[in-house]
Amino acid sequence: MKRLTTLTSTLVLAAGLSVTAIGMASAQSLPTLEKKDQYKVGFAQMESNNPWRIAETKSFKDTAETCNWDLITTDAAGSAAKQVSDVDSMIAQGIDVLFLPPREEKPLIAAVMRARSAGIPTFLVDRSVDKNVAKAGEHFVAFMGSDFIEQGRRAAEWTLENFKGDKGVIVELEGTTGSSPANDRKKGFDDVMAKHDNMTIVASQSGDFARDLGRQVMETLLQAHPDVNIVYAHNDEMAIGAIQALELAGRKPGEDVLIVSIDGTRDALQAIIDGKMGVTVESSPFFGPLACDVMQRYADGDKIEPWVQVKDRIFTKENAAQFIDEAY
Ligand code: GYE
Repeated sequence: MKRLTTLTSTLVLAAGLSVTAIGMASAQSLPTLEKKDQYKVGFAQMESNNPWRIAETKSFKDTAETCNWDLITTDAAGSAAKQVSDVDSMIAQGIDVLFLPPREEKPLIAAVMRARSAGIPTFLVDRSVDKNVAKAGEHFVAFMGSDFIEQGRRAAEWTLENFKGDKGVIVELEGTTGSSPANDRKKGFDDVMAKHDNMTIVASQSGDFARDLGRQVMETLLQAHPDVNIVYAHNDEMAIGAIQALELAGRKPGEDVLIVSIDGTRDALQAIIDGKMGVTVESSPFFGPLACDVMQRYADGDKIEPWVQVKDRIFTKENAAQFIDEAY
């Protein structure tokens, strides 16, 4: 019987993604990956309607050259059903490895299970699936990504430290319904705020991680809650949309409304520099080099920790100007 090993290490990869690997892994019952000079790699992107997704796809394409992948990419255009069928078509095309950012936690379990039945090792990238049904080390090799609960918690803690008023009236713009970052960023933030009597989340609604929907939802919520003084958006695109809605309504984001968000896009860092946004907790899209590294370790027969955890920075007016040039 193979011994389980516990692993704790910090790697800093070329692209600047800092990861900490913690956990126990058993490679039993997972499809293996034979060592080859070139792999046929599938990257099944969920949508391309925002800079984060575009940067992530580019990171995989750039890595295809350095890691010698024959890369197939697809774009599910915001449909979980299409993402599942995109994976089916990649399986039919004979990919060796699948990198999958599952748009939503439940519908994409089907894709994970089919890849496993077809003997294709799958790595979940940036989002995860429902852990009660599909498990790392069993149905897929590993989840590579951030701790979204922690991101929400950090956003809440920054808010508590930096909100100047007496009573916080919070509007929360949620990400895609049923996605792991939306579920967890909500939990992390809401749990912290629940412990503070002066903080009330008066509305929490999905803007699907999209700028335009974020703007529309904020416009509607502003009518019902004109006294809002904190907006927590689950990503920068929705935060930028909210800033637009607030400005249209004659409000002054950054002055009379604190804007708190997650990702670290170029527009968000600019909004911080311009004094309109307070903070964005990093969630990096540059997964290509990490994917290359983890896949090679798997092909070498290493045990891969079930959660290859990405470490996030935090961007505020103290450092936004320093990092804007590397933003996307
Ligand atoms: O924050 C968001 C994107 O899954 C971590 O998805 C990712 C999130 C990211 O569309 O902007």
